[in-house]
Parts: sequence; structure tokens; C-alpha cells
Amino acid sequence: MMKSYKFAHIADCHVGAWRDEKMRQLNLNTFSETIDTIIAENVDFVLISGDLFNTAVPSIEALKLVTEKLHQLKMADIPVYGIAGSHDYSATGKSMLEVLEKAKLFQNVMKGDVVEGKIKLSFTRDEKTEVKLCGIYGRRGALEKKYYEDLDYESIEKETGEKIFLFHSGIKEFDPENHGESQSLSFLPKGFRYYAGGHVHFRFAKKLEEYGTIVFPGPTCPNNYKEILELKSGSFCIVSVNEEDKKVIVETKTTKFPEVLHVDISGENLSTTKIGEEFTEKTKNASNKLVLVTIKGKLEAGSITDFSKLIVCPEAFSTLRNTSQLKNPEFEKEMTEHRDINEIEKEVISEHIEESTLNDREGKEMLKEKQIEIILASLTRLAQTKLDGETSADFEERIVQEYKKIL
Ligand SMILES: [Mn+2]
Repeated sequence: MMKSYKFAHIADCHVGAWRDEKMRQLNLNTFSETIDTIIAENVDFVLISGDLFNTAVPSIEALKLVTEKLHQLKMADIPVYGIAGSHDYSATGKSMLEVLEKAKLFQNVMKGDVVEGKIKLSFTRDEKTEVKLCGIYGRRGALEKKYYEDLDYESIEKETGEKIFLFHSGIKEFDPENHGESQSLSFLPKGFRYYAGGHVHFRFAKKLEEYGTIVFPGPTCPNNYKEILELKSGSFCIVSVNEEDKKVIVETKTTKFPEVLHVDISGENLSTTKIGEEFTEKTKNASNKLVLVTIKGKLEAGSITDFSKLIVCPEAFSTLRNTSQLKNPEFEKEMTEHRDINEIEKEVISEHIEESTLNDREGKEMLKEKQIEIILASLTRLAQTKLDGETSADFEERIVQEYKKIL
């Protein structure tokens, strides 16, 4: 018989993210405070739906903090269950998550065997609540799709008891902007009480008839310029499941974040002086705020292009500049700051796609959109590394096979 239980659901903490010193510190502090709140909430366990770290091998600073906070959870008798995300996953298995797992500070719930070509997931059981957990990690370029294709749905769907599924993928039906190569809802196994999602950095909660409650808590701290503007702060969820009516109550908590001041400067013939003046005028009341400056249009010939010393507001919490839509006539190229690598790749490829002539099997040139898609998919496939114990020949064969699928 199930009892009422309560847990915290966090995702996309990206601990160690940000180059900007103040933002990096904010990201660390936010993670620390999030765990403090979770401990104070007296939950039964914590779920981390991927991207705990910003990279598979994080900095000592990031690792130190996460280890300390996970240890505090352990001391408070709160187990932590999770999966890897597209950022902290590593094909070679050399992920810091494995180290934390060895230290018994974290339990990876993506466990199972391959039986006759099918992936049979096994459940991790939480001792105190008897809740059963399993999940599938996320990989860069949504390579996890393969795991869902081979997943033995029946065996996990027919499992009885209270079940939670952890995943790190976008759901097409609930993500019109397609933040992260979303998949159709049907990839989720049916009949779980709760679906703990990660990967798409926005807040979402919905109860579905055949499924259960599907939740994306949003990142604990916004991870880039665009997310700051969209989300205004980070967030996570505290979830209670009631014994009698099996009702799932999702409480979204926002994390502390400075007030944002967004400054837009645009023009067709922008001089450095003009930009400086407009910036000073628009940041008069910027004290302790996080100033986001978008500069777009065209620079006057001969202008300085390094704004790092010029466009900065000393009394602000920090100043972040976005000049991705600013053209410098001298170089005729876009300057980029604070942007996602995937976004930059896509943009550069799209810009130069006219030079590409990929033909289909009949020798006819493919649609440019299709060519962009193939080039992007190739980048992801070719960025893979050899697995532990994999021979060079096996590695080559695997890359060739995966490559064939995108053509
Ligand atoms: Mn993420």
C-alpha cells in the first residue's frame, strides 16, 4: 500500500556555467540555496533530470560545491536519484556523475540490460517510500532517440506500484518552439505517476490521462542571455503525492535572481560614442540590477568593436552584452558573445549553405533546409569519441552505421 510522499525535482542546474564572473558565482550560489531549501522542505528524496553539471568533467570549484551539497542531503537522509543530461553525459563514461555515484552521493536510475536487442530498464526502489524509479539520459543532438526506439516498453509499463520516470528530452506537443530537437509524446512509457523532465529550459506541468503528471521544472538558474529575458529567474519543483486520492501537487519555486534591466541600442550607422551615450542614458537606474545590453544594426566604419571596457555599468550587478545582430562593415561578419554553440553552428551553416551542393541518390540537389539538417546531424555524429574497450574498427563501424541513418 502506498503512503503519501514528497520530493524535489530539479534539472538543468549547469553548475560551472557562465564565463562572466558574477554570473558564474550566482549560478553556484543558486544551486547551494536550492539544496538548502530542499532540505528545509523535508522531502523524502530528490530527482535530478540531467545537466547537473555544465560539462562532463567540471571544474574543481563546481565539483567541490556539488559534493558538499550532496553530502548535506545525505546527512539529512535524503537520497538523490538522477540521470545524465546532454551536457554532463560522456560517451566514454568519464563523467563526474560516476564519481559521485561511487561516493554514494547520487544514484543513476538509468540501469538495465539489453535482452535480444531490446533495452530492458530495471527500477531503482526508494527504500523509505517504496517508489520505483527508472529513466533514460539525454545526449547531445538528441541521440537518446535510439534508446527509445529499442526500449522494451511493456516490461516497465506493466510494473506495479508507484512509479516515476526521469527523462532529458523535449516533447514536441508541448514545445512549439522546438527548444531541443523534441520528440513526439509517445516516446514516454505510459502509466507512471510522475514524469520528471529536463533539457528544455522552461517551466511546464501537465497531467495527462494515459500518462501521469509531466513536469519540466526549468533550470535552477538561467543559462544564457535569452533565458534570462524569457525566464527572469531559475526554478525547481516541490511535489507531493497524496495517499488517499493519489493527487499530485506540483509547487514551482523560483530561485533568487537580480532584477533585470534590458537596454536595446540599435541603428544603421552606430558610432562608438553614440552607443556609449545611449547606454549611459538608459542605465541611470541600474544599481544592483543585471544589465542586459542588446546592440544591433550596423557599426560606423572604423569603430571599436571590443565593448567589454566601454559598455559596462559599474554599479550594476553585472553587465552582459549581446552583439550577435551587430554588423561591422569592415569585417562583414557577426560578432558573437554569450551565445549557445549549437545556435552559432546553425547560423554559420545557414549563412554559407549556398556554397553547399549535397545531392540525393538520383543526383538531384537536395533542398537547402535538408542540407542544413544533414550537416548539423553530421557534426554531432562525428564529434563522438571511442568507447572504453572499443576497438578502432568497431568504432569506425559504429560511426559509419550511425552516419548512414541521417542520409
Ligand atoms: Mn540543460
